[in-house]
Order: sequence, then structure tokens, then C-alpha cells
Amino acid sequence: MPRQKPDVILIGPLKPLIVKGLEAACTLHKAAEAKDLDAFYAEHADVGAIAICATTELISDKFMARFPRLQIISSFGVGYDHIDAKSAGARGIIVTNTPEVLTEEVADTALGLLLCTVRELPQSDRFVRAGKWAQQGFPLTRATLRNRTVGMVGMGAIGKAIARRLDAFGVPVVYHARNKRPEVPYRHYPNLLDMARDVDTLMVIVPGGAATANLINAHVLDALGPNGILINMARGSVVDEPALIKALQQKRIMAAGLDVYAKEPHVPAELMAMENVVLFPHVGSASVYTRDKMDQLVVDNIVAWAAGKPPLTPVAETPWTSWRKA
Ligand code: 8YV
Repeated sequence: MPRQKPDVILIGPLKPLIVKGLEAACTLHKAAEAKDLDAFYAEHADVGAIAICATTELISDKFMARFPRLQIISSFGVGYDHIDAKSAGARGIIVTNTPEVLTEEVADTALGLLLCTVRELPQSDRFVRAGKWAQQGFPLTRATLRNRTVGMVGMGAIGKAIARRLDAFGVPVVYHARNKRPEVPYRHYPNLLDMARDVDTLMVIVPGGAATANLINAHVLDALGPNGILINMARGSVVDEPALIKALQQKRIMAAGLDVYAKEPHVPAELMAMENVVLFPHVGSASVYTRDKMDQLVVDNIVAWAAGKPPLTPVAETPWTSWRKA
């Protein structure tokens, strides 16, 4: 007798690759089509798997408690600060994310944002479009990468890919991370303030969540100083946004390049008003090529579970040993 397809809940946008991939292996229940979400979750309380297609969907312990047979949450994105992974671990639920497939793309974008901010490239594009070039040349940029040192806040897989690119650019790199990474040749600063004092550029690429909330605060920005440039490729929660706005307005730092914000998609009007700030709409991994790979990994983790095989990319808090009995 053919094995019955397992029931799976899909939360978030209905991306064709994910819907098609999951529908081939499972009976899919789409939260996006539910009229009454509460009733929808109650009706499907016995699912063994949930797929999540957006990093904006908060998955709390209370939410997981609604699904007593839940075995896997397959989440889109490398960051999973939207999921209470520790509680998932305690409940025997495996959480998976989509690492590696986006590493090089996010590192490319990080370098793009850094160059845009340091050399004011979006501003120069606006200058041409405004027809100003015929009157005068674009002003020389105050900043250059040629005399800068980048202090990486975080040295995980994406941090390393960014540092490799900076090596090729001839830009000195140092880093702050909780633990020294013996595999990288860069100087390690156990103390973030010490590093911020010694460099003029910070590249933030650490996971979000409670451990890193407001890590980049007014003290760090002041240590960075009036020549300082801050690039945030991590999560909005890592930077104290009001403190950053103040530091920029009071010229206590020179400029900022941001891909992420505290309350996306809200971007504070104060940031929009400043010419020395480059604003990206959270596009670190946002190419069709890379997003397809991320979507496929969301599917593949569920497909592995449905076949009784180990998940491909469990997160550190929920290492796989065996599938919990349903
Ligand atoms: C995505 C990300 O752009 O993977 C992550 O953690 O932040 C990015 O790859 C984001 O998930 C979009 O919602």
C-alpha cells in the first residue's frame, strides 16, 4: 500500500518553487489561504511539519505548543531569530534554516553596500539623473576604502566570505566575535569597544536575537568616531537605531549603509532624510538564482523528513539524532 502523504502547514508567501516541491511530497495546508488563521491552525494541529517562507513570521514556544506532533520546522533564510529555537529543542522539534547557498550572494551585496557608502555611489547616480553634471563635477568623496580598516562584527560563514573579498581589495580586516576563530588570519578583538576604537569601518554580520540586541549602541558608535562608517548586513535588532540616527545627525560618525532595519519594512524618516546614508531594502540574498536555492532547501529539508531521512541543515540548537516519535 502506498505511504500516505504527510500533512504539512506552509506559512508565508506562496512561492511557486516551494509550493510545487512540497505538494509533490506532502498534503499541503496553506496559511496564506486561511480565512480564520486561528481556526486553520486548530484544524491542522496534528501536523508533523511546518514550512516557513519568511523571516518575519514569529514562531514562539506558545505557537509550537499548539502542534503536539510537530517534528520539524523548515525555515527560509539563514537567520532564524524569528523562531524560539531553544524551546523547539526542548520540545524535540528540529529547526532547519537555509545556510551556505546564500553565503557568497550576501557577501557580494555587503561589498556593494560598503562601496556605495564609502564612495557615495548612489548619490553620484542621483546627481547625474538630476542633470547636475553639466553644471559641475560630482564632489570628491571624503571617504575612500584605500586608507580604511574594516572591523568585522561577526566571523561566521558570511563574515569569512566578506573578509576574503576585502583581502582581495587590499583592505585590512580585524574582527570581533565571542570566540577567537583560529582558522582565520585576522586579529581577534574579544572586546567590541576596543575594536571600534582601533578601526574606522564596522561591518555587522552577526545573527540577530537576544544575545546581539542593540550590540551596536551609542558607546560603540562614539568609539568608532567622526570618520566612522557603519555597515549593517545582519539584523536591524543588532543596531540601536535611535542611537545610530542621533550619531549620524550629530556627525559623531560619518556615514552608514544599511540593508536591515529595526521594524522592516519601516525605514525611519530621519534616515531617509540624510544624504550620507545608503539604504537597501533587505536585499542581501535577493537574486532569483540564490532565492531559488534557498527555497529548494526549505523543500528538501521537509522531503528528507517525509522520507524518514536526517534533515539537511538543522540549526545548532536542535541537532538531529533521530526523528521524534509522532
Ligand atoms: C533574506 C536573510 O533576505 O537569510 C536571511 O536570514 O535575512 C535574507 O537572506 C530574508 O530572509 C528576507 O526575508
